Amino acid sequence: MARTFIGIGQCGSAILDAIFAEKNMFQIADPIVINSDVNDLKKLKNIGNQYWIGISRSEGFIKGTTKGFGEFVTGGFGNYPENAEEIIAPNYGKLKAVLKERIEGEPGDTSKEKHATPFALLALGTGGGTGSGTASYVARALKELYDIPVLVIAVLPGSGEGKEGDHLAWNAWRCIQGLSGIVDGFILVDNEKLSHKQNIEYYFSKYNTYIARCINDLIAGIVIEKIDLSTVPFGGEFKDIDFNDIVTTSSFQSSGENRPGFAAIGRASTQVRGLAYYMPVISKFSRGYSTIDVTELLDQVMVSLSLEIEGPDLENAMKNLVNVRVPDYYLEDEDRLDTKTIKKCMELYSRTGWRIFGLSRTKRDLVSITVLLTFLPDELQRLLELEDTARQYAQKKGINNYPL
Ligand SMILES: Nc1nc2c(ncn2[C@@H]2O[C@H](COP(=O)(O)OP(=O)(O)OP(=O)(O)O)[C@@H](O)[C@H]2O)c(=O)[nH]1
Ligand SMILES: [Mg+2]
Repeated sequence: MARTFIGIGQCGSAILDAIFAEKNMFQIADPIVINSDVNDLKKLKNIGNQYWIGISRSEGFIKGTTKGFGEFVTGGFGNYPENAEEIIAPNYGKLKAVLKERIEGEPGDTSKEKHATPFALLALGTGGGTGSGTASYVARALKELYDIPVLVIAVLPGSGEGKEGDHLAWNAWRCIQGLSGIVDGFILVDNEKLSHKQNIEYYFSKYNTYIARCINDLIAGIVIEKIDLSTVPFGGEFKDIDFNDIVTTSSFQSSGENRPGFAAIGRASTQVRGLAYYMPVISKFSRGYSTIDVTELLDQVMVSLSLEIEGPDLENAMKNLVNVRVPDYYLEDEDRLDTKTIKKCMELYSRTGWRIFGLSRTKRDLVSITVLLTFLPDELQRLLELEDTARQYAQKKGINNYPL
């Protein structure tokens, strides 16, 4: 059953486009992009207009295939989510109808199996107008329509984003607060990691690709390249990961209530067959595959996390999930990959004891490790800083109708 992946606003659409650059993602999920600016939509390389939903001042929500779409969907909301909400709130019924139609197919459309979606992933920049203002309505619509788990890839604005830095922080905090009561979990992606770069737009595309790889490795790894663990000699050490595991790792239950967790995601990979592969003498036993230094790989994951977390603070992580992808060679014999060390390292990052360790294959000559580390919000320095900046902004502007 196809899941639903939705990108909202410029940032969200660009991340979704990067995710669907891998064509096998279309087997796993249906993409939807929602935006108020046709120019952003036209930049997408992998997601055609049959997947677009436009936000229009005059029409509310319209499908990408509507005649004259480009004339209705212009302008964006210039970093003012409040302005986006003025259009979205009165058109909420229309939003639900358009989403339902995109997910289930139009009446009379036999190409799609009629079904509900079992899972939704949203992606958006929390600092802007469109994504930040629309996301909670979309999340609420999905919950009301299908009562499914919803995870959010939430991009945080970097503190160095021009004079407007504190305004974007306010947007971000407001958006996260709004979503917190609705969604199951957040995967935070911090643009602060790019704050020292000169040409930030250029790095966006690289960063989006990195996040997309993390998501692909996690999701394609568990759906398409799934392994029957009973055929692997040491398969008993691993869990057969499914979507539920990702959702449960990124959320908390306390006294019967679900509360979203705040996760960082990271990935590192290493090429496993270099030139040695072409030298028959060397490759006789190893078939050219090299030994993997898993400690080094895990160190790389931790410094490449989507949110910068100081070494000791990593140990505040409440839960974690790891997915290791390997070529078949490493599945044949326990000694070829030091999974025990990975397991041991991850014990450090799980205060609740919740750890999931999954294994999947890849046809590439690559070993990759993807990690999800989940925190409580008040244990993430970055969120505390964001809240602080947002509070100062609200005071400066005399905003007093929002709980901080
Ligand atoms: N990582 C990343 N961040 C982005 C990208 N595009 C924009 N951002 C960040 O997202 C925030 C702004 O959100 P956008 O997605 O541009 O805004 P929008 O949702 O289109 O809303 P408006 O244009 O204001 O209506 C800022 O913090 C940007 O730095 C991207 O492709 N990748
Ligand atoms: Mg925009």
